Amino acid sequence: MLRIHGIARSRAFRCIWAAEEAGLAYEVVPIGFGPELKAAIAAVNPNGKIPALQDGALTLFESLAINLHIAGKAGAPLMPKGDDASRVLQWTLWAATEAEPAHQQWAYNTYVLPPEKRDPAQAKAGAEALAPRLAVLEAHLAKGGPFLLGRDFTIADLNLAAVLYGSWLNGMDYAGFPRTKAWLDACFGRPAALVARKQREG
Ligand SMILES: N[C@@H](CCC(=O)N[C@@H](CS)C(=O)NCC(=O)O)C(=O)O
Repeated sequence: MLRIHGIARSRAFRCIWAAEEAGLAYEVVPIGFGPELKAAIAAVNPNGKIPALQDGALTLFESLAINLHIAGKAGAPLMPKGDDASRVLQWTLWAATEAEPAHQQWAYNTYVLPPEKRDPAQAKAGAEALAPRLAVLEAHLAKGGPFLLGRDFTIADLNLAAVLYGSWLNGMDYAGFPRTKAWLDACFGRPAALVARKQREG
């Protein structure tokens, strides 16, 4: 039984979605935001952040690494083999290092922070930093699809879509990136995504 520490209204959402896609049994250990977070998560994540995963003797932090582990347990097509496994790593690292920082800059200054703490200039800078990355994604999807590695949905799709989830849900303008928008719609419309989204969005 996987134990996912966190709540769906955090990056634990990604791991819940991954467990659903993998068809693995899991339980959510509900550690939410607030003063109790650091003490409650300390035993399983030295960073003091959610999520963390326990799978038997294994304890993991970093949401996208947790998802690679979950997908690895499920095997193909969620975690393919050979060169496609390397492509999964490529897109997952790209999600974390290229997409997420710009996305978070936009998100924090658009809907995450309380209104009085949002800086429109920072939101604009985040959107401008994300745009060339989305252009890379758009060009990639134009070469094939419907998913990042072709015909099958993999954990690469889940990890990148999950990083972009907040912008998809909260009104970022994807008009210039129609293939990306269609791909995000397809990812978030999957039955496993709908189960995870219900936990997050209510
Ligand atoms: N890179 C980490 C980021 C984890 C993270 O920042 N989690 C947030 C919730 S989504 C958190 O715990 N924030 C509380 C804090 O930083 O005190 C991951 O992907 O797991």
